[in-house]
Amino acid sequence: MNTQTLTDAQVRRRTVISLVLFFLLLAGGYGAWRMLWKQPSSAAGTRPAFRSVLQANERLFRSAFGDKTSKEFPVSAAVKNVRVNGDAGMNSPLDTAGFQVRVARAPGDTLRIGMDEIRALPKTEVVFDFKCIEGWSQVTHWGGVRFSDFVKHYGLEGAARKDYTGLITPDGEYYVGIDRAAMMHPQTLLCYEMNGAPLPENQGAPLRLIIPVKYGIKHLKRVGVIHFSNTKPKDYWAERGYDYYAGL
Ligand SMILES: Nc1nc2c(c(=O)[nH]1)N[C@H]1C(S)=C(S)[C@@H](COP(=O)(O)O)O[C@H]1N2
Ligand SMILES: [Mo]
Repeated sequence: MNTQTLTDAQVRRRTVISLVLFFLLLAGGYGAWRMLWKQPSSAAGTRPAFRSVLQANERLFRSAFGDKTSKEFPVSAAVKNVRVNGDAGMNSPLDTAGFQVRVARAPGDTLRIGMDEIRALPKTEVVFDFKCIEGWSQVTHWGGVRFSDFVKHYGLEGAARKDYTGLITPDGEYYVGIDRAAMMHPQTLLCYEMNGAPLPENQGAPLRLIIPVKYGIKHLKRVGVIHFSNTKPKDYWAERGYDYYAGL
């Protein structure tokens, strides 16, 4: 084998080149760090370079999961013993007879709708795999009015053109924000039946959201208020660190 020996001059040259490269890299790293540091922070304390990555991620999540259709199953595949999970916003006595859902069409303009009216609207059923973020899932069967049909019936198209819909329990204890694509999705229901029978109280009677394109956290039980906005409505689980969109 032919081992190459370096002259002293060659060794010196290579050492100098290495040192120069090392300092250039160091200076480059320092410059990048300074640039990030000097950018103004957003209200939430995120620097623009990082924030743009977060926003790109959000856009990706929204477009990838916001309007995908959930696989549907035959009614016979639905479980009979449906799991009950989560009761935030459901601990005050329920006024079944006097119940009205309040729809904030515009500031100072709130529509109040009783359950008889909602039951008279066209009914849609969906059987899908309900997925909780905690790791369980089950095929369940629901019936109610498509949110998009509800919007059409009450002439809410203008309000529903906003980017988000917010839903809140009557006591204000549980609340979700939903992007428009998911809210207007044909599988999204304001639901009053489970397994062909009236919705049980612990499952959200008299009216709950069923939104198969999202994880369980978004399926708000006991809808008290519906409102629309171009900024993200407050969201119970997003406030506790979960992804705002929680899409599937
Ligand atoms: N009002 C209200 N709705 C809620 C919750 C809650 O705590 N309060 N929990 C959510 C979660 S985490 C899940 S998984 C589903 C569970 O619905 P279920 O009890 O019908 O199975 O409801 C969602 N809707
Ligand atoms: Mo959940």
